[in-house]
Amino acid sequence: MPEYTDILTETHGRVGLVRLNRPKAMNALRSQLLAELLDALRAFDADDAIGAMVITGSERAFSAGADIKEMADATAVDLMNRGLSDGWHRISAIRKPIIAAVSGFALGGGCELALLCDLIVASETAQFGQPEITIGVIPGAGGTQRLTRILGKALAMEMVLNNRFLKADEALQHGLVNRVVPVESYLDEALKLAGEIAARAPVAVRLGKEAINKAYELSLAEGLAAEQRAFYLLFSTEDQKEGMSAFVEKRVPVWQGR
Ligand code: DAK
Repeated sequence: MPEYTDILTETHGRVGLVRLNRPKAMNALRSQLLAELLDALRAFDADDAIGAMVITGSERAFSAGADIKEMADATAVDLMNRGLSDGWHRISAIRKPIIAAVSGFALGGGCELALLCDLIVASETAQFGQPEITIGVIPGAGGTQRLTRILGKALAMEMVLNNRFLKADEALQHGLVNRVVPVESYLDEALKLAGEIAARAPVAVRLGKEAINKAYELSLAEGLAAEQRAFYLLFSTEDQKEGMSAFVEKRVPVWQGR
């Protein structure tokens, strides 16, 4: 991995970990940080030794969102020319599962980054919010769409129009996060979950993620057709033969990732 200034990367077995590392700025997502994050995720995505990734921040803040200081003087054309959305699209195109390990503030783009991930493990101190309205704008990296699909219109409206924060237990109750654990263990829990997924049949994991994400984009009929094609495709993998033989032979399967 190259030298990064705004993130730290580590590997834990088959899990690639990215730590957002601008603690003094609450991990605000300046363009340098986003570029490094994307670079690290893509490197892990391309690495056969990695099966899943975790993104985390600090105990106090997963991320307080886009860097307001960097963005404040921009014009609409500046933002378009900077290709602000491209990096976010590329993160959503990562093929391996990404788990957000969230503690403290996940606000604005920080909340949207967590929503781009496939699973969220939250500490008891996690708070999710879209405070853009307080600085005269609205979410721009998917918040209005993803929150509404997950939480429903009523709560999404309160969050986006009136800066309503969701605490960890509410986020769990509404299906925004997978689990809530004590602050001492949220990262370990996320790494454990990522490690378990990373030990599963890689091609099936990839296609499973892809198929679930299609549910947010396609009609039911199109989504079911996509799922069927993915299911049939898996019968061309060695891992399908291995998985089913291992079951019949009462042994643990050994995955090849092909
Ligand atoms: N940007 C820049 N600096 C930030 C920041 C941010 N978002 N959040 C915090 N900081 C900085 C503070 O300025 C302060 O720096 P110094 O003054 O010490 O130099 C330091 O972090 C500590 O923050 P506080 O002193 O404010 O700490 P508190 O504990 O009192 O409060 C807080 C923590 C997180 C509640 C508060 O800092 C806060 O409200 N932060 C702003 C949250 C916010 O409004 N977030 C939304 C930003 S807009 C898009 C993609 C993404 C986006 C839009 C479009 N496209 C693809 C089109 C995203 C937009 C956003 O996220």
